[in-house]
Amino acid sequence: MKKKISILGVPMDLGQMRRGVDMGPSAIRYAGVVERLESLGYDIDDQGNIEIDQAERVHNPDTNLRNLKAVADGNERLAAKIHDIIDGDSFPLIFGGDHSIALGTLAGVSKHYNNLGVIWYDAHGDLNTADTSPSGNIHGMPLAASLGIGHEALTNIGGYTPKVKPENIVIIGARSLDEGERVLIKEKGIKVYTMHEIDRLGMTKVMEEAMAYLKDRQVDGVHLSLDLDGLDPNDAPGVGTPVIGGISYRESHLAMEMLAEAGVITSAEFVEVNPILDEKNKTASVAVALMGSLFGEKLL
Ligand code: NNH
Ligand code: MN
Ligand code: MN
Ligand code: MN
Repeated sequence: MKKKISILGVPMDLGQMRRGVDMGPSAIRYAGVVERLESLGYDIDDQGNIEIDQAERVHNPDTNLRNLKAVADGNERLAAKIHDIIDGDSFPLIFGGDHSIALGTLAGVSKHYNNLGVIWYDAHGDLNTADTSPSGNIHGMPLAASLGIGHEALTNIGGYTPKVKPENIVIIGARSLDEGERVLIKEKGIKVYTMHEIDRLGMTKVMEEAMAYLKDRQVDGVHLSLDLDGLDPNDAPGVGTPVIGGISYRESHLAMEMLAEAGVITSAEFVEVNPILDEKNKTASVAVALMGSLFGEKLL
């Protein structure tokens, strides 16, 4: 991994309906992320936050693409910033904000790779479109849009589409998939490790297989998109859409440690941290601890 890490916060709460996730970047910084990564020998360049419209000023609550324009505009700004980070030979580390920010992250990152791989660590598939979404919330759509499926304002962030091939995606931790998402997963042959496979194989095997799979695809970079709701709500309670029966804190550390050992991750985002719903900043602290492992922290 590169020795320089550039941090961007994205105070985005327009991709879903619960307030507070816009404070995620502050909560993660407050939990000590800069010191933690500096102690591992990295040079940290915290570039602050992307400007996102304030929820009270955006008024289109009743569509099946809630807050479409404001979400798209914020993601365009994010994508542009990410270009500069990668051009400056730094590792982009993005803090959400709701998961709709993956639209901008992938738009910025994917331009720099010929064959990007994506690890989507999440209780959900985020493979909805306006037609299949049960909620109209764009945070349930970014992976579909990155495949080029959905409204043009979302698929075309950064001025191109698609960002990723279906066969270059591995979803880990899924346990709440909507009907349209299941159809899409089968139709596109997307690799998914649900909680069933994690229970059955164990996290070691899941990560070994996931990394071998992406290597077989000959990816030239791997983006980690980690939704904190992939973890069990007992370990990460501060999320807007918790789903019981998730990945444990220890299993998540193991996953991050294995990614660190393999040295495969080239960009990462940690999303859906909502300090208003949290217990004493626990979820932000978990996010920071997982970043420690992802960047090579060892217990001994
Ligand atoms: N699948 C649901 C939807 O589309 C929930 C998505 N919520 C998430 N995704 N947190 O990660 O609305
Ligand atoms: Mn560029
Ligand atoms: Mn998600
Ligand atoms: Mn989720």
